[in-house]
Parts: sequence; structure tokens; C-alpha cells
Amino acid sequence: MPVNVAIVGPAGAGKTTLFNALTSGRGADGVGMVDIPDGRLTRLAEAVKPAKTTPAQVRVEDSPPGSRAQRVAFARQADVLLKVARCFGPDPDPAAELEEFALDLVLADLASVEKRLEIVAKEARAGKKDAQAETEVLTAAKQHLDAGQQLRTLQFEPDQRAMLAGIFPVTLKPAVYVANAAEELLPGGAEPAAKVKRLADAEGAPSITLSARLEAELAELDPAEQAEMRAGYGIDESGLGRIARAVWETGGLITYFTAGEPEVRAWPCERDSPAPVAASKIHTDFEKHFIRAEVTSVDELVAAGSMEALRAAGKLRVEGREYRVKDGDVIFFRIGR
Ligand SMILES: Nc1nc2c(ncn2[C@@H]2O[C@H](COP(=O)(O)OP(=O)(O)OP(=O)(O)O)[C@@H](O)[C@H]2O)c(=O)[nH]1
Ligand SMILES: [Mg+2]
Repeated sequence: MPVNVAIVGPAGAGKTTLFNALTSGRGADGVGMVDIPDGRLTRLAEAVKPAKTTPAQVRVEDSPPGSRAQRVAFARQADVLLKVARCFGPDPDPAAELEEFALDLVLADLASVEKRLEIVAKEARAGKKDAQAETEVLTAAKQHLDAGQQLRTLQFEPDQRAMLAGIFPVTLKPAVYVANAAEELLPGGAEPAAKVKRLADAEGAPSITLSARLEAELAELDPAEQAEMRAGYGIDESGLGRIARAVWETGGLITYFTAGEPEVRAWPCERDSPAPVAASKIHTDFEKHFIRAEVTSVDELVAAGSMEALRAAGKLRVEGREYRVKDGDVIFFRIGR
């Protein structure tokens, strides 16, 4: 299942413009698969010269037009939220608009928590195990939401977080803030973007300043022209590249690579995944039939030219089921039948 990134935020913030920029206008019905740029993949492909090179992808979805309730429902089905705020045009007030949008999400979670509390109260009376612990978590969540705060800013133990998962809290989802700034205020975005950054910092969420309109224009140019025009604005990386890094970081993702002659490929994977789980990204059967992982780094592989050369030189590390895959690992999975 690809990672699902939903572009959300106040009306008229530039969400659709950003969607078109990220998907290079190739999205259909507000949904598009986006290739993630990764210099390591490029280097691997240059060294291995495979028949095919496949980047990591995420699924990006634009907020459909609709009521506030529909926008909340839309945000609910995402893995990571891209919260866009208007920092261009007349009188931008991104902090107020973002807070108003967040309040809709807070109210939605509050309704879910209250509904669940009623059920758990009955379960507690019936003597169900764990009902007391769940009541405590839900009560803490309710207090936090009642105060207008998102659950992302409440400290939970991992098992408490798991107890809340059943109500799919939208304010607990990882979020990346995007200050959509006027072109003339790039690269910093001035005070409106600073407001977005303060809000994001307070939540421990990453924030990025860009111009969605400029990114959409850039997406139509060839790479050399893009780089030149970016430089003119004092920007050294594409909006997509910066968004992808923030999504990976806050969404708890890493990238590992496979590098054979038929295909060199980047695989997104949850951080700290055991090797068999990482292998299941390639094929679900690989988890069950996992034998071992043969692991190297991008630099080592680029130097050697192929996995075979490293294997012949005894330079592939052999790892078992317990191994936690790291960002940047290049892996050959030995799979049984
Ligand atoms: N100057 C400037 N204008 C922008 C930028 N991004 C979007 N706009 C303009 O802002 C208006 C709204 O942009 P949309 O992308 O439709 O905004 P949206 O968030 O999708 O709007 P809704 O879906 O209606 O909530 C359009 O007129 C865009 O051209 C930007 O980076 N700079
Ligand atoms: Mg729109």
C-alpha cells in the first residue's frame, strides 16, 4: 500500500495549485502518484546501469470541494497531512486560518472520543479487561481536545496511542505545514511564513515555505531550466524534494534500495521495520519465506558496481530476521519457497 498524503487546509490556500505542481498536472480526479526524487537512486542507477529504475512513490490527494465536515472526513483517510496555508495575496493571516481549520479537526476527534467513552464505560461496568486503562486515555484525550488542542501535542505512551487508534483520530496524524508564500517573498516568505513556522514548531511538526504557483510553473520546465530559475529565487531544492523529506521524517519512513540488473528501485518502509517486514514491501510472501538479508550501502555498491562483485569479495553483510532495516541500505533478500 503506498503512503497516502492528503493536501488539506483552509479554503483558497492554494491546495489544488500545489497538487498540480506535485503531480506535474498529471493527477486525475484529485489523485496522483508522485515519484520521489532521490539522489542515491540516481547514483545507484549510474553504477549498475539497470534495464529499469523505479523511484519510491507516494499517493497524493487534493481536498475535494465540499463542506467542512467533508474536508475533515477527507483528512481522516490520509497517512500524512500536508497542511497548506495562504501566505500570499491580500492580508494573509495563515495562523488564524490554520487554527480555524484545526478546530474542525479537533471537534471531529472530540465527537469520536465521546462516542467511544460511552461504549467503554459500559464495558467497564461489565468488567471488561483494559476498559479502565482505555477510559483513562480517552479522558485525557477529551480534556486536551476540549481545550482546543490537537492530540498530536499530547504525550502518550505507545500502548496508550494504540488504544486511541481505533477511533482514527485525525489530530494525531503526522502533519507537514506548507507556507504558500508570494513569489516576491521567497525564499523566506517573510512574516506570514514565520507565523506558520511558529505554529508548526509548537506542535513539533516540520514546516516548509514555497510558492505553489511558482512550483507549478517550474514543473513544466526541463531540469536545467528549473535549476536556473530556482537559483534566481534563492531556492536550491524543489518543493517536492523538500516536502518528501519532511513527509518521510514526520511520517516515520525510511528508504531502502534493491539493485539488480533488471531493476534498481527505492522502497519506502516504516522506520525500524524488521528485515522480513521490509521484504514484504516487495512481495507479501517474502515475509513468510524470508531466509536472510544481504546488506550494503549506496557508497559501497557504487564503488563496486554490482551486488555480485560485493558478494564475490565477501563484502555483503549477512543479516537475519531480527535486523532492523536502515535508511539507505541496499539489500538483496534471500527468500525460500
Ligand atoms: N500569488 C500566488 N497565488 C496563488 C498561489 N497558489 C495559489 N494561488 C492562487 O490562489 C487561488 C486559489 O488557489 P487554489 O489552488 O484553487 O486553492 P485551493 O486551496 O485549492 O482552494 P479550494 O479548493 O477552493 O479551497 C487561485 O487563484 C490561485 O491562482 C501562489 O503560490 N502565489
Ligand atoms: Mg482546491
